[in-house]
Formats: sequence, structure tokens, C-alpha cells
Amino acid sequence: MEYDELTQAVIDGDAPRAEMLTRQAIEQGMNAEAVLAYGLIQAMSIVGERFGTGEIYVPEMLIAARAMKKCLLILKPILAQGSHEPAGTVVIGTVKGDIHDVGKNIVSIMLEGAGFEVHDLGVDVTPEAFVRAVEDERPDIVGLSALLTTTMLVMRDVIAALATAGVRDKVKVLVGGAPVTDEFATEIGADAYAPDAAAASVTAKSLIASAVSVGEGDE
Ligand code: B1M
Repeated sequence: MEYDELTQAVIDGDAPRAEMLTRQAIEQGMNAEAVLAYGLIQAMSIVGERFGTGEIYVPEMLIAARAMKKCLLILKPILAQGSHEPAGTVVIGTVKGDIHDVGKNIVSIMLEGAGFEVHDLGVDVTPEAFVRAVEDERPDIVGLSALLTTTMLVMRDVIAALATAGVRDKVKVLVGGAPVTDEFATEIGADAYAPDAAAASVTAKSLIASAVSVGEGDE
């Protein structure tokens, strides 16, 4: 299996072929993270470029994302294998107005692989729903994902809603998604930013470690 073949199958939205190639790659002993990065994520960035230049439209983007999600289901059990030590609890979602979930799903898988219990609220999640989930699940971390320059602004509303509900200091807020930057995270008062899923799991672990060491100092 060549990465290019898998990339092309996802770009074409040919889910059966993409799934077959993903299975083949795993059976051939290829590394699941490499299949994800060089086969699948690569496809979505080409799809994004073509949408940007007007070569393709929303329906093509949608069927490519659907094919990618089917492949992700095949990789999930492998990617989510990892630490069985409980690392903490994360509530995650794509913010209100935004229905992109491929990246958020990969972040969730990597967090599970790092030993986190993940409560995924899905897409188009209102600030109020994040607040309710924090009150109900009492997570260590709230993860916010946004793919649009318009919806990334909702992250600020989520943080404000957590503050209004009196739970902002009970959780760490981790933000990410293509348009989000470290500067933006600081500007809106998030605790951390991660550029990709691998960084998200490392950052989540360090947020937990810093919360523990701060807590230890509180006498
Ligand atoms: Co959309 N879309 N889309 N789209 N779409 C983008 C994001 C876009 C960049 C395409 C483009 O113009 N080139 C553009 C945004 C422009 C902007 O705001 N600057 C865009 C647009 C404009 C739109 C619509 C407005 C189009 C329209 O209707 N006219 C519309 C908006 C819908 C809405 O949300 N309200 C729309 C719709 C869609 C589809 C539904 C068709 C589909 C999504 C299907 C789905 O997700 N189920 C779709 C797709 C597929 C894309 C692209 C092509 C691919 C997104 C993706 O899956 N990437 C995208 C172009 C692109 O990204 N190159 C595009 C792969 C994924 C692995 O990467 O999501 O970045 P990503 O996640 C990464 C990191 O960002 C990070 O880790 C992930 C894994 O490494 N990360 C986090 C993500 N969340 C994190 C959270 C963290 C930490 C890290 O902590 C909690």
C-alpha cells in the first residue's frame, strides 16, 4: 500500500477503497500514526486547498471527510492503545456554529491513548452545554476545537460562560484547530493551545501535572 493511493481514495470520497487500503496498511504492519498523517490528514489538506481554489465544492469536501472518518474507525483501536494509567478526565467538543469534527475526533483518540477518560460532546456545542458538562462530569480539562475563523471566537464565550457559572478555576481550558494560535489562546484566557493531536495529549498531561503541583502547594 502506498500512502498516495490512500490519499487519492479519500480525496475521491471512495470510502470502500479507502477502508480497504487502510486495513491493508495495518495488515502489512505499517505504523498507524504514519497512515493517519501521510495518508489521511494529507488527503484533507489537499481537499482544503482545492476547496480554497474553487476546484471542488462543499459536497466533495463532505464525502472526503466521511471516507476519512471510516478509516479513522479502523485506526482508532490501534491509536487509542497506550497508557492504561488514568491520566485525568477531558470534556471536548467543537464549538457552536462549527460542524468540523475530524480533527477533534483525532484529538480525542490520542487523549484516550494517553490514558484520559474523554467525554466527547460532539459538534456545534453551545457554551451552556460546555458548562453543564463541566458541572456534571467534573473534568480536569475542557478541550475546545474550532476550524473556522468565525467560530474560533466562540471559544472566548465558552470561557466567559465557565467564569459566570463559577467553574472556570476548576478546569484547565485547552484550545486548538487550524485557525487557532498560541497568541489567540492567551488573548482569550485559555490555559493552553495545541497545534495538533499529538501535541494535545502531551499538553493535556502537562496541564494535569501543573495543576497537581499547584494543588500540592496549597496548604
Ligand atoms: Co470546511 N472549511 N467548511 N468543511 N473544511 C475548512 C476548515 C476551510 C479551511 C477550507 C478552505 O477554505 N480551504 C474553510 C475555513 C476558512 C476559514 O474560516 N478560515 C472551511 C469552510 C469555509 C467551510 C464552510 C463555511 C463551507 C461552506 O459551507 N461554504 C462550511 C462551514 C460549516 C460549519 O462548520 N458551520 C464547511 C463545511 C465543511 C464540511 C461539512 C463539508 C467538512 C467537514 C466534515 C466533518 O468534519 N465531519 C469540511 C471539511 C472536510 C474541511 C477541510 C477540507 C478539512 C478539515 C479537516 O478535517 N482537516 C478544511 C480545510 C483544511 O483543514 N485544510 C475545511 C483534517 C483534520 C485532521 O485537521 O481539523 O485541522 P484539523 O485538526 C487538527 C488540528 O487543527 C488540531 O489537531 C487536529 C489533528 O492533528 N486540532 C486540535 C483540532 N482541534 C483541536 C483541539 C485541541 C487541540 C488540537 O484541543 C482541544
